[in-house]
Amino acid sequence: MSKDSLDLDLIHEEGVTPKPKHESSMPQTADRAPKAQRPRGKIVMHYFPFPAMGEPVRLLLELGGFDWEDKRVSFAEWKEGTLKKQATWGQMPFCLMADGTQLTQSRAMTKYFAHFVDINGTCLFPSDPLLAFRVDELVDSLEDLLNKLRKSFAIADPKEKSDAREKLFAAGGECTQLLTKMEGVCGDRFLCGNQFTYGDLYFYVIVSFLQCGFWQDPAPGFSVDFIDAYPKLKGAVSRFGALPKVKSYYSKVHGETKSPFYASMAK
Ligand SMILES: N[C@@H](CCC(=O)N[C@@H](CS)C(=O)NCC(=O)O)C(=O)O
Repeated sequence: MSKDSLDLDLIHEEGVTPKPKHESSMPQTADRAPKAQRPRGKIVMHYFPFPAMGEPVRLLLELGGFDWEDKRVSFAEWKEGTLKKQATWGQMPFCLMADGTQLTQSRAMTKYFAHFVDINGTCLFPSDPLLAFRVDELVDSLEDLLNKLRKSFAIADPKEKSDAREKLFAAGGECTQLLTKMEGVCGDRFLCGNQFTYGDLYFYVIVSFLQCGFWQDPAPGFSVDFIDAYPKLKGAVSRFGALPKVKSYYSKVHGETKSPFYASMAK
């Protein structure tokens, strides 16, 4: 058996039958995370104590085995203003690096740290530019979906807020339309292509965030089971969430934070 075919075998998680090797989109070698440019020293990751825009970065820092501190900033601490002044764009998430520089912007950080994380021997940032582009398309579409939901923050009345969120996920609703298009291009086993990428991680985190109860407060709005209507997306998200390192991290986080927002991720 050649080294390449050994590497290919490594990218398939246990219990999943590899696709036949004649499939044209099958990568010929497994992508490997580069060691040389890996950031050194302690990274202090600043974000609110829930699994939203900063959570993909937290998970990458954990999976990448970085020396990192999970600085969970309360709303009271943020309101006090010192950190807001320190943050480059006045927002979180941001990472304070060991050399005193800052990394900001959730999706830029997700892509950067993905370069240094392997899952079963495959780097989460694919070397194929077209595959990386397809991942970005879906990640940006998920951001479009979040932006539609975020508009509901401006609605004060709880019933109106809930109705607006429900409408987005109802038949023909704007989020339903987006999810239906995403389902149409999602891969059979992974979000894109035939390997785990940062897209699988990103969708796992953000779909979990949509299901964690944050959006269902103070009134239900849309079902936490919305993803059941999209079997390919659900499959990709579940496959990533079932990785042993991901499961053990979230049972630890849920245990430490006692936050209901992490309960579904700890299952
Ligand atoms: N484009 C930024 C947006 C960051 C953002 O909206 N951060 C929010 C929390 S999710 C925030 O810091 N809100 C508090 C504030 O703006 O003062 C990113 O993706 O990182």
